[in-house]
Amino acid sequence: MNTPASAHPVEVEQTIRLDAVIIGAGFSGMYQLLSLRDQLGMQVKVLEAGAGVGGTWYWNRYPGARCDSESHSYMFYFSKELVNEWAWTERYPQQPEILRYLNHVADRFNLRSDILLNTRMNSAHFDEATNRWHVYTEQGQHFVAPFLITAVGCLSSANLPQLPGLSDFKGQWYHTGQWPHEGVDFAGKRVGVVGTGSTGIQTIPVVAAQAQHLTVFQRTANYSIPARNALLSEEFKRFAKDHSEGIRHIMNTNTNGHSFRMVNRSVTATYPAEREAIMETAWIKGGLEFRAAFNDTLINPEANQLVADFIRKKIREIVLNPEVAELLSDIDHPFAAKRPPVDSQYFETFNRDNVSLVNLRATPIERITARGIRTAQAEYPLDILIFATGFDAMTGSLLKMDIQGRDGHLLKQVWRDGPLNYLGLQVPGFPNMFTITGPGSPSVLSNLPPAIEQHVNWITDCIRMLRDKGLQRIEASEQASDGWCEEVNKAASATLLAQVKHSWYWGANVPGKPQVFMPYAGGFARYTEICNQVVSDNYRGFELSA
Ligand code: NA7
Repeated sequence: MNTPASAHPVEVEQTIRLDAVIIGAGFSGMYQLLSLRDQLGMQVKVLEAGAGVGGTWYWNRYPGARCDSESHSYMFYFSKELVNEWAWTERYPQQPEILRYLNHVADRFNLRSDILLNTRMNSAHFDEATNRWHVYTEQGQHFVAPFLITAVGCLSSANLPQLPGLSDFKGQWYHTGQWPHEGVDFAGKRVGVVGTGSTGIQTIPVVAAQAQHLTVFQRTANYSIPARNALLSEEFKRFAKDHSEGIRHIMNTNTNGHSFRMVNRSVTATYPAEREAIMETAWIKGGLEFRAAFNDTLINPEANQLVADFIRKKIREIVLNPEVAELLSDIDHPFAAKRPPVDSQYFETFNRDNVSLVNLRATPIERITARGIRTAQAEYPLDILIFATGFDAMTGSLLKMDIQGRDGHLLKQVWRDGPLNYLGLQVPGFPNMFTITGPGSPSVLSNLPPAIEQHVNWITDCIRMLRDKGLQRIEASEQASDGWCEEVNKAASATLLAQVKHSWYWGANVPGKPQVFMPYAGGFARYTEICNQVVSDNYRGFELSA
């Protein structure tokens, strides 16, 4: 048996007994709190390390931070009143607006009294004898509860590359995922951005417009589709509210959780002129919907090549300097096999006089110096250095904590070769612990709010079932978890996602991380069906006990 209380290094000042502990007060943690508290009448607390609610949207405040999902699909749909009373202003909401929305949710449903801010969970140990999780915080609290639910987000553990010399740098440096709340003034400054993923692509145009000079350090060129962001018309706002049920239905029955359907049309089966016209229309419309113009882009390499060539041609049309255009369009992976960004004036930014591009493939970073970045070829003097270098995605935040299941199983140990799990909801050896949008679920391959609603509803129904049947415990079996991990691999292998191993979907961006494809690529709708079927089969693959 574990010895939970003595296992914790911080002196315990207070023990609080609850029905469930939730970690994280973003979209998932808040909806899970609401569901368990108001539907099941449970005593629940959410532990949140930040000084405010919002999770990912509390931390990611970098200039240009915006959601790639369209605003009317990036919200909760569980409450019609909430849908009706909230009005987004733009096609893609900016971080401050999303944070306002999440604060509104916290107030609207009286969630704040059950959310403990500035409270970082240190460890959670399961005590088999009493069937309880013992959760300890850095602040010295000790919570005891039968259920532990992690709602820590998929992209919340910042990945800072281990570049030699960073401590020598005399300027200011920031990671986009831990941006200072007071903001950063770029006026008159020489700024460097390392990273051209979704985040770099969002922040580069905004920083370029303010800085004296911006140097972009690119390791891997990236596709990006214009977002065509704009203020929403009153007519559209009305439409989205009037059709909220229909929109919700599409999102919940869709491969990607978005509010648009993929067109049932093959790239290779269309004539060249027809194909060009379809892609042109999709390019003008912009956004993630570009990917939905055909159904085989991510399955058939030949189809993908045609779409990729169209985007490369667009980059070369937009970027006026042919050498820069060449570097930006020299992309080494199929379109959408790494997370495809959407942008506002990203490629256009390279036409500005105050922006330059450094190709790290040709001249890698050697070290950070007191003055800036030194590559194999030159030193680039900088006043401000921005790391848009992404996250230890999907598992990073969970593995930072000391989570110990039954029989002393450590999550770090169980996941040493990759995130073993069942349905992305549970890990064998960790009874009564649920992971919302964990590895093995559609998560980052889906629009997240509907994926979160589905997970939270599943978990809530599961806990209700346990209570109604007088059961105390649920745990994923090893056999079911092994089977599910195979299923996750199989789903990825049916797409081009499996071919591009230098992506964070595979954990490749974090040195030493096991190379395993983490999200479930079989589609959100299919995943929901599987979860429902598991329930109909009396929670197949889970061991239930009194
Ligand atoms: P990403 O997509 O992981 O992008 C990180 C970028 O940083 C990418 O261009 C990386 O190049 C680059 N990178 C990482 N480490 C280094 C080093 N050491 N040197 C140079 N360049 C480096 O993170 P984002 O924050 O942009 O996006 C994450 C998700 O957040 C996004 O998909 C949205 O869902 C929201 P690489 O490609 O590895 O060569």
